[in-house]
Amino acid sequence: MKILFVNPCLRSTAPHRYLPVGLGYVVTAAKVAGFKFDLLDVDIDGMPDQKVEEYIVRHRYDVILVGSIVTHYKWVKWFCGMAKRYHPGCKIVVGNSVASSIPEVILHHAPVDVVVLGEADVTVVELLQALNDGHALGEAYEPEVPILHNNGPVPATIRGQGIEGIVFRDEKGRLVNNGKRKAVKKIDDLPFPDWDIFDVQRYITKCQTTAHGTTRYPVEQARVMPVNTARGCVFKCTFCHYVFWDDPYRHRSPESVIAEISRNQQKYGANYINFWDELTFHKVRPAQKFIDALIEADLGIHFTAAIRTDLLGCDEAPYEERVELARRMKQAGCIAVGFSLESANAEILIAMNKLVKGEYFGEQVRILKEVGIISNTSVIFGYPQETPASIQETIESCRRAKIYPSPGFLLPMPSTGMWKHAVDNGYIRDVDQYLLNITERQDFSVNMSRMNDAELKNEVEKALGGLARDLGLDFGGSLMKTGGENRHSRNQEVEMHRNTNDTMNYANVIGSV
Ligand code: B12
Ligand code: SF4
Repeated sequence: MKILFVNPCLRSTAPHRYLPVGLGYVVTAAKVAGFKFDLLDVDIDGMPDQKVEEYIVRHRYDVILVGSIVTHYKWVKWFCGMAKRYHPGCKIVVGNSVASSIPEVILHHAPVDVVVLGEADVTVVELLQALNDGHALGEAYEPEVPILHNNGPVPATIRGQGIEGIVFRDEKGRLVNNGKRKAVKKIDDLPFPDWDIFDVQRYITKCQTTAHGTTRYPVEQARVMPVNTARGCVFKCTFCHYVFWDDPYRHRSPESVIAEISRNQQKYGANYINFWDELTFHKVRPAQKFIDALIEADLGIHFTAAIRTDLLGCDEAPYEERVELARRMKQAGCIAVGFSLESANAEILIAMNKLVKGEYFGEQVRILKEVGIISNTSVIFGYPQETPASIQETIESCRRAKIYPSPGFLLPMPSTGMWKHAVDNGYIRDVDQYLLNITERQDFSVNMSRMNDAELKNEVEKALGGLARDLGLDFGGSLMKTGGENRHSRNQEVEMHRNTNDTMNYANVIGSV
């Protein structure tokens, strides 16, 4: 059986590239299980669509597997249609949230044969085994039981049983949903992503400019690699969705994470690690334990991580304990942390189900500044409760903290509370068309606030413009897609070797998250 995995490209014009962690896990699982396959890495050189098509025309595969996030629906739909046109007999498998959060939609609108739901490490191996052996993927319950969904007027999938974690098209053309697979309990047991499958050295070279700044070595020597330390998140914000949404929050042990970092150091020369998690440190005590182990291991690395404003900003843990954690994070090599203010308005924070208070933000920024860690934060404008006053309130909070945030507009994504609100209230009528149009949260998509489009955009621009002026920043007229971590963190007075580029700066059009 000839297998192809495809690594799509989210930002073809960006100068830098990140190793794809999710796909990394999936191809590693396939390799460990003994499957041979090709990898079409569209991302590393930003391969144009025409070249992708030429590759598909020239090669014949029995199975093609591709995965991406839901904002990449347009490309994935094009790719699947194109591949099927040239190779009608080839099975097309799609994973990650572009499939997982909208199985009915992608199966209805694209010639996809199998959708992998959620965590794919185990499912992909079972699926490839069944396809290889010519076994059935499952069967539909009789009589048919439709599975309810919030994805607009497309036919529902029907309940089935067989390989867990897939929805597939059966011989009668029905969309059979075998249901979600239970999450892997101990993620320590998963093999480390095998980066030899990718052109790892070129990824490391292309990621160098994303290092925030360093104190342990000149920033030009940064060798950046990703490590996933946790899967999922304990919270349920109404604008957010990721594939582990229905799974429990799971942490790897410090030993396992340290072993992977050491492997990356020894094998690939890594010295700067991005913890690509939804939530790296959830509570003070477990974070302390992890950081202590990192200090003990004395790896000489730098790292970035994802936290929430309640980690250091909430007085549930004593102030001294939180400052001590921040200090030790710095000692362990932490350069920057990403966390979101999202909004400073109490009513909007409730609508977001953020479960934090606006004041945590200021406290956390103060503590991080005190110890010399950079704060990267993002804000969302355009919740139904948004008013000119609430926009100002959010900006005022940033002004006090002397931080220019990564701004974005509310982008309703499938499987979120705000998606349901948008579909139920007619803001999104044609789901396929909406998904074909969306790009990033820095672009305006759908306005669900009480202001009209022009008013919302003007108020946001006015507020951001004032903030940039007060902080002495010049983004060349582009206040949403600003880019440049150096400029964002200019007021943070952290002493380190500076890079001229950015990382984890959510607002960068050519950049990162
Ligand atoms: C790293 C990252 C990025 C990197 C991607 C770099 C890279 N090459 O990986 C960058 C910085 C480019 C990025 C950008 C954006 N990102 Co981002 N990003 C992340 C982050 C922090 C980590 C991803 C990760 O490594 N996860 C860990 C792995 C293990 O999980 P996974 O990727 O989901 O993989 C599993 C499954 O999905 C599945 N799977 C994955 N790939 C494949 C492939 C196949 C074939 C199959 C079968 C299965 C499969 O199996 C994997 C293992 O179980 C996540 C948060 C998160 N932790 O997921 C957000 C996240 C993926 N990003 C998100 C978003 C919204 C964006 C942006 C659109 C933000 C924006 N500006 O608007 C941009 C995209 C810009 C664009 N042009 O479209 C959302 C996606 C939401 C959604 N429902 O789709 C997430 C989930 C964050 C969130 N909660 O909102 N991002
Ligand atoms: S926005 Fe952050 S805190 Fe909220 S659910 Fe998503 S990952 Fe968790």
